[in-house]
Amino acid sequence: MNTQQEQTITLHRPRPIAVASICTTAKAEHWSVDAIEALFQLPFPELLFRAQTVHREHFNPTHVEFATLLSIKTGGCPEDCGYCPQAAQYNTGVEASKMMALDQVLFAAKRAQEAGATRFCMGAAWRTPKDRDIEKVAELVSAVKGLGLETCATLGMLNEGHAEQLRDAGLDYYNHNLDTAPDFYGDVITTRDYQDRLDTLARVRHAGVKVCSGGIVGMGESHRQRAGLIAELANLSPYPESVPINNLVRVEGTPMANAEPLDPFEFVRTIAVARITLPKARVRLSAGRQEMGDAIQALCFLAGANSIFYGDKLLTTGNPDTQADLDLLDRLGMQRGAPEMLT
Ligand code: SAM
Ligand code: DTB
Ligand code: SF4
Repeated sequence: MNTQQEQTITLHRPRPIAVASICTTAKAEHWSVDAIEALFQLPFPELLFRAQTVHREHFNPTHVEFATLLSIKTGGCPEDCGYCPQAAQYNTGVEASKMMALDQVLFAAKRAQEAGATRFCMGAAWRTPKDRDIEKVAELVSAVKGLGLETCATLGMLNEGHAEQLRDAGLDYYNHNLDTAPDFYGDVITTRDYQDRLDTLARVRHAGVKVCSGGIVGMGESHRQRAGLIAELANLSPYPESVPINNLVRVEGTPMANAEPLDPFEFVRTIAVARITLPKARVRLSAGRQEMGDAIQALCFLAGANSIFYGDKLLTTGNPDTQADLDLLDRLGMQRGAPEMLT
C-alpha cells in the first residue's frame, strides 16, 4: 500500500451509542466471571464484531506494536512453573547461564531497533532478583532507553524499592503475569502463590511503572478458568496497560509437555474477550505464534490483538522469523507502529 492510498483511507469508528451498549466506558468497570464466560460463549461473529468495535474506539486497528524479547539470564530457575523450560528441576535441555554483559545486551537492542522493534523486553529466570541484580539491570535499562526504545523487564517478584530503582533508570513497563485463574494456579505452580504476584504488580503500579500482565492458555484449564484469568486482569484497578496472551508452548521435559492443544478458535476468543474487557490495553499475541499459522494470527488481529513479540526467539523457544512477520502484515495491509488513535 503506498502512502497516498494510506492517507485516503478513513477508518470506520463506531458512534458512542454503539459503544455504550457493549460496556466500554473510560472508567474501568467490574467484570464478573459469569459475564466474561458469557462473552466467551457468544457466537464467533458476534464476539469478533464486539471486539472490533471496542478496538476501533481506542486504536487504529491496522497498527501492530513490535516488542522484542531478550533473555538476559537464562535457566536454572528455582521455581516450579509447570509450563516453563527454564525451571531447574525439569530436564528440558536449557543450560543455565549468568547475566549477559551490557555490551551484548546493547548489541541485541540495537539489532532489534534496526529490525523495527519499538519495545525491548529483558527477561531473567529468577524467582526474585537480589539487590545487586537490580543494580545491574538498572544499568541495562538506562542504556537501552538511551537508544530511544521503550523498555520492559520481567525479573520475577520484586522487593521493596526495586520498582523505584528500575523506574529511575528509565523502565517503562514491568512484566509479571498472573498466568491463570486463582483456582487453577495451584495446579501450575507451588513455589509462590497468587497473592505474591498481585503484591509485585502493586509495587510496580505504586512506583509509577506501567504494568504488563497477562497469562497463558492451553494448560488444561477449564473454560471458566480462562474467564477467571481475564476477570482478574480486567478487575485490577487500574487494569494493565499491556496484556500478553500466551498460548502454551509445550516443551519436552516440562510437566505440560503433553497438554491437550487448545482449539485455535478458543485462543482467538480469548484475545477478543481480553480486548472487550481491557479496552485500552495493548493486547499482545504472545508465545505460541510459531505453531499457530498465518490465518489464526490474522484472526487474532481482527479480534483486537495489537502487539506481537518480534524476533526469531522468545526467551528459549522459537518465534516466527522477522521477515515472515513483515510479510504477514504486508499481506494484511497492516503496518508496524504505535496502535493508539491520534485524537
Ligand atoms: N521469571 C520471571 C517470571 O516468572 O515472572 C520472568 C520470566 S517468565 C519466563 C515470563 C512469563 O513467560 C511467564 O510468566 C509465563 O507467562 C511465560 N511463559 C514461560 N514459559 C512459557 C511457555 N512454555 N509457553 C507460554 N508462555 C510461557
Ligand atoms: C510473556 O507473557 N511472554 C514472554 C514474556 N512475557 C516474557 C515469554 C514467553 C516465553 C515462552 C517460552 C520460552 O521462550 O522460554
Ligand atoms: Fe522461573 Fe519465571 Fe520460568 Fe517460573 S516462569 S520457572 S519463575 S523463569
